[in-house]
Amino acid sequence: MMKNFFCFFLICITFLTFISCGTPQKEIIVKVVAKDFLFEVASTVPSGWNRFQFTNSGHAEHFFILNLLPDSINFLRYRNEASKPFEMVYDSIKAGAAKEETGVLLGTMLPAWYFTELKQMGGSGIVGAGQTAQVTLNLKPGIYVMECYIKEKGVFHTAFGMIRPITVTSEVSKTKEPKANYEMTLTNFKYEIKGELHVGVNTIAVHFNEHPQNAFGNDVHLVELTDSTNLDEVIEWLDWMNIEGLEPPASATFLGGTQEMPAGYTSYFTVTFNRGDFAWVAETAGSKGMVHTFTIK
Ligand SMILES: [Cu+2]
Repeated sequence: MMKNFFCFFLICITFLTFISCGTPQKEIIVKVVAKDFLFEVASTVPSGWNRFQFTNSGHAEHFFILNLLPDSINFLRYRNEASKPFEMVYDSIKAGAAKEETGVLLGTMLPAWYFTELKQMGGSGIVGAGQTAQVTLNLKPGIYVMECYIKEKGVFHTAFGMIRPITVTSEVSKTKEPKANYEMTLTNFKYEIKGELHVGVNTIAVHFNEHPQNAFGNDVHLVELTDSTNLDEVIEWLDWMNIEGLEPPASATFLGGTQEMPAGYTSYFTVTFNRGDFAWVAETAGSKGMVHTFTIK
C-alpha cells in the first residue's frame, strides 16, 4: 500500500515537472476596457514589455495615457496639482479667454515637477466607440496614472472618473519586444517613415527622437478617411483648447495609435488594415504639420 502511494507520488511529481518545464510561458495581454467613464484594468502590471489590448465599449471616443509619477508625488497630488489646472484653464476658455493667454496661465498653474520629473510613458491613441486597439510599451517599476481627457459636454473624462493609479511591479513580464514591419520616427515637427503597410495585421514601431520642451510630447493617432472626412476638421477636433475639440462624436473614426513618450523610447502598436484611405495625425498637428495620409491597396 505504502509502495503504491510512493509510486503515485513520483508519477505526480514527474508530471508536474513536465508541465512546468515543457510548456512555454505565455505572454500576458493586459486588457483595458474603457467605459463611459471609467477604466476596467488590473491595478498592477509587471515591468518590462506589456501588450495592452484597449477596447472602447463606451459611446464616446476614448484613449489612455500612462504618466509615471515622481517618487515624491502620490496619485492625489497628481490629481490636485497636475490634472485640475487643465480643468480650470479649460473653464476659463469656455468663459471666453483667448487660447494664448490660457496657455501661459496653465504654465504658471502647473507645478515644476510636472515639467521636470513627470514622464509620459505612452498609451493608446484615440479609439472610436466599439473599436479595439493594441499597444506595447516598455515600463519600469513605479506608480503610474492612467487617464483619458476626451470631453463630455465640455468636461474632461478625468473629472468623471477616467483617471486612476496603476502600479508597475518589479516582476518582469515574459512579453518580448515586438518586431515591426513599419517604423515611424517622431521629431518635433515631422513623421519620418520607413517600411510598407499592407492589408491584414501590421506592427508599427514608433521611435520618439525628440520631445518639445515644457510641452506635450509627440504622438500618433490613426484616422480612417472616407469621402466625407475633412482632415482639417479632424486636426481642429484634436486640439483640446478648442471648444469643440476632443468633444465626441469626432468627425472621423479613430483606430488607435500611440501616446507620447520621452525621447529615446519606442512604442509599438498593431493595426489590422482593410483596403482604404487613412491618416496618421498628431494631437498638435495643426501647429506642427504632423499629418501623413496613405492608402492601403
Ligand atoms: Cu475617455
